[in-house]
Amino acid sequence: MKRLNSQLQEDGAPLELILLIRTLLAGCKEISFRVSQGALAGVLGSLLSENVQGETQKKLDVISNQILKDILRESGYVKAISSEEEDEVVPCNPEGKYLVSFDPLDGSSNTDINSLIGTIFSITHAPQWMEPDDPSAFLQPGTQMVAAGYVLYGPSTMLAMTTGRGTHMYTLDKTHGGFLLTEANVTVPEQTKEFAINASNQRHWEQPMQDYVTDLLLGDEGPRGKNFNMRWVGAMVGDIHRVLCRGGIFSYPADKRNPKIPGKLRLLYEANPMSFLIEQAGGASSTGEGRILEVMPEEIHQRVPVIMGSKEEVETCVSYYRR
Ligand code: P6P
Repeated sequence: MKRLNSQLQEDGAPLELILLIRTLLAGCKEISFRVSQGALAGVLGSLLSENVQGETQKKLDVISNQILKDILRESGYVKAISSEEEDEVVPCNPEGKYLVSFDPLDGSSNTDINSLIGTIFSITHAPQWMEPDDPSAFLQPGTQMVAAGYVLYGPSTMLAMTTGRGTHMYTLDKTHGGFLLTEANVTVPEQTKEFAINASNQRHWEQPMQDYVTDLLLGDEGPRGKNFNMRWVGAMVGDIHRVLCRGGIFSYPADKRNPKIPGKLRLLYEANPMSFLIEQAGGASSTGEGRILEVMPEEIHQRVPVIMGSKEEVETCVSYYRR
């Protein structure tokens, strides 16, 4: 099986980006080990602290964040980091060529029930003009990403990544610590019968999303004329992995309870990297109003409504917003 390096070289990734990705993945391998230790390593449970999102931090959130911060700062490749677990931008090497945004442990509420969690990352060029502590450098649309991916800590540790030449999946071979290519050029089926949404919030969604999901639930007795299945992992990384593997539509829509906060998911280190992966696999990704990758960020922890997955199904969902 092909090793990660070979695929990245084949896809034309520059050497320094390959070295940065390998460094980041070295941190993810350590997180994979810590996660697999679970209760044995005393890393489960919550801390008394909250992150900038106002979410109670899990011990593994903080541990994973520290692992990635340390390894990226020491690498020399990175000028600055933005993280879900960091209020502010973390300055690194003033000569670094890249910016890295990450959610160190997406879905961490699943840690205590031994369910799917993962690391999501996004890499862009660092503008030469920026100071290492300048958050404005991160305010680039997702179309500027040079690489994006996630590492899924599941029954096997898997990497899905793109550098703009297709989405490829790799599996960690723990006998030698290498990520081996297990699926090249992943393709999301354009149609689907499977949707992922936290349906307990339906009464709070914008009306177009309420109408769309109502029609899904009517199945072959409604306007869609076919029955649908529902899945919800509680970790975007797990739901998007399923969509990449077998199709589907995933959504976390805006919520009328928070009109000023459009949705729950963060643009820089959740919606953008996942959108890059999905689009490179032939899928689509929208806020309901437009392409997620074209959203111009206004602050590093900005949230966006998310609708992504099988191209035709996303287009059908978005059509409800135009009625
Ligand atoms: P809810 C995890 O906290 C996360 O940010 C995403 O990974 C996941 O899809 C979503 O929130 C789950 O949200 O409201 O269902 O707990």
